[in-house]
Amino acid sequence: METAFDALVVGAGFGGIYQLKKLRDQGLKVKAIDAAGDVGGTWYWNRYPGAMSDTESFLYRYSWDRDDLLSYPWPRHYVKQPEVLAYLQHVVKKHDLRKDIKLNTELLSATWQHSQRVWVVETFTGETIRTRYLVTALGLLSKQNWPNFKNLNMFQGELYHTGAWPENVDLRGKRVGVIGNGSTGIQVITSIAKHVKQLICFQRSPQYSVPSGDMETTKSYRDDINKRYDDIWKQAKSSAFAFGFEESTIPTMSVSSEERQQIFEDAWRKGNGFRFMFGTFCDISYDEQANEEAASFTRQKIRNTARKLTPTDFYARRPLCDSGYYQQFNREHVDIVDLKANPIEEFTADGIRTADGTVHELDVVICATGFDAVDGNYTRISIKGQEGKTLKEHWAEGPTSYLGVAVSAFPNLFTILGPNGPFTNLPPTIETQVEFISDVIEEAEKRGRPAQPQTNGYANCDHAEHASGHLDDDKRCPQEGTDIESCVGAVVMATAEAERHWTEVCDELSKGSLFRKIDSWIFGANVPGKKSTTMFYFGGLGKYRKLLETSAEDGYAGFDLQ
Ligand code: FAD
Ligand code: NA7
Repeated sequence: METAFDALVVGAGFGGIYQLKKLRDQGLKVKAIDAAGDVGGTWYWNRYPGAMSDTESFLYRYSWDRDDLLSYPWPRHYVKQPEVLAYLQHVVKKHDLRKDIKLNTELLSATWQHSQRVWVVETFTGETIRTRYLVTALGLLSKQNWPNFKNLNMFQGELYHTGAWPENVDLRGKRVGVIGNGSTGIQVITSIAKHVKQLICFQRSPQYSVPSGDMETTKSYRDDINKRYDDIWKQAKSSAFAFGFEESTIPTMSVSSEERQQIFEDAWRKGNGFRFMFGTFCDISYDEQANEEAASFTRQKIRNTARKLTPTDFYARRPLCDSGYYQQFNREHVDIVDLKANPIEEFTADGIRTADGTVHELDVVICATGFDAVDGNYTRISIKGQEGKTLKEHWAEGPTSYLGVAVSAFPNLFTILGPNGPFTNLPPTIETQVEFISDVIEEAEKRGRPAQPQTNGYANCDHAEHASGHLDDDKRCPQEGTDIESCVGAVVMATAEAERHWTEVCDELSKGSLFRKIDSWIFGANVPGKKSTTMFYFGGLGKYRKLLETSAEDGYAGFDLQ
């Protein structure tokens, strides 16, 4: 089967849902597809026990639907997975988007056909889709990172990855092993510890985690947020991390030791990982002495409950928060295996054998081992641009982009949360990028031939040879009686120079960061064999938005619009 659209959006999470609405509102014929069985993206796949956001509820949503913003319920200060999923399903229903979304449809390949200025997309369902614009919202924490342990497939028990959690898993009364203790691992462990018969946590690196401060939302709290919502969004979109607090401008060592302890103590009591790292002092993420102050404060707190869990390296991963993680290890049936001292040797039919010879017998193994982040979902498929190279080949030295949304040599392709986008609470960044991409497309449409409703990839022409894709570059369109250029649609692409410059900006900005000294997904250093490289823009959302505005004011500087 073959179908054609003005724009195809791939992914139906926060990014894809809004992008579909925006482009449809602009009058384009748009379709969204997703490999998943429903909309929701991250919140469809990550159904593991305890899954929740670590952005506070009031900012983990869209700002563009004011009625929803004021009325949609969020019962606690943090939203849990079923609530985020229900919220996104509600948005889709309210704006009648479902009729333009095709689920269970994975994009396998997309090839730019320059003669017709269209992307030709092949899906797992055997469909061919021709589209003038291709917008990918494939997710930056979406492709699961499965550990490559010896004899993993020998294990006879239940084996799950948190990022593809099936429905109806019952862990009660079972012996469970959890590998990994990042944000996901600590949520799972905290959630299941009390229900399972035995819990063994296989830990490679201890974590710094601060309390989340989660609690029920009172009516007066919600009323106050509702009153201030305009200011809250304005502040978030002009701040660095968009987490809804003012980032500190005070250097750690500029205050007395007593004052410092008090500031940390207040932030600890209030909760939230980003607030603790970036709301207390301004230099924790790049100054070693400041980092050590924050790290030692946290270590002291951890030591009081769980000595084995105390980290010693820099406090320089995505800041975590929890609802009683360390305390779970006081339970008799919860234990921890230090993988640095005693690595996993292999899986057996009954469980996991560690280097000391112990076989940890388990009914269930949960891999909370994270994601092949940012580019993982791009490099596993074939997206072939105008030079016949795939994105994977284009990114051989590490993923690059212009402003996180476009890649040179890949015309009419836009990436939501593509490489080197801002490192923030993500919905405000997603909104920013969707709105920018939509504006670029609108401008391209204006500059191209005036678009008529059409289904064959051409602005004004419905000639049969065009529709069937059999007209070569050098042929003239008989219907138009003119050069092919005059009946093809607009083409827009980041320039190679803009992409190179943006890559340098991002690299430069990350150089002073202590995050770069720790192997985590933020620099692509968590997947064996993956090159560690800059994956984010660390200049903050406020500055990023200004750069986008400047590009637009300069006629979309950095883009070639034909
Ligand atoms: P996603 O929600 O990841 O959606 C991508 C979609 O693309 C998926 O449904 C996938 O099936 C689909 N897809 C991928 N490849 C293909 C293909 N080839 N063909 C068809 N479909 C495809 N961010 C925050 O800011 N704050 C938080 O508190 C927070 N908590 C998180 C907690 C967890 C457990 C995880 C995993 C992530 C969290 N994130 C958080 C990040 C989260 O991913 C983003 O906030 C946001 O949901 C991303 O939306 P998205 O639409 O860009 O991508
Ligand atoms: P993370 O933060 O990448 O954490 C993955 C965890 O799994 C972490 O503790 C890793 O240890 C551990 N891991 C990974 N591979 C292995 C192997 N092979 N052996 C042992 N342990 C391993 O992923 P999350 O899902 O927790 O969170 C990702 C983001 O999603 C998070 O920041 C939120 O934004 C939501 P390591 O630390 O590398 O030593």
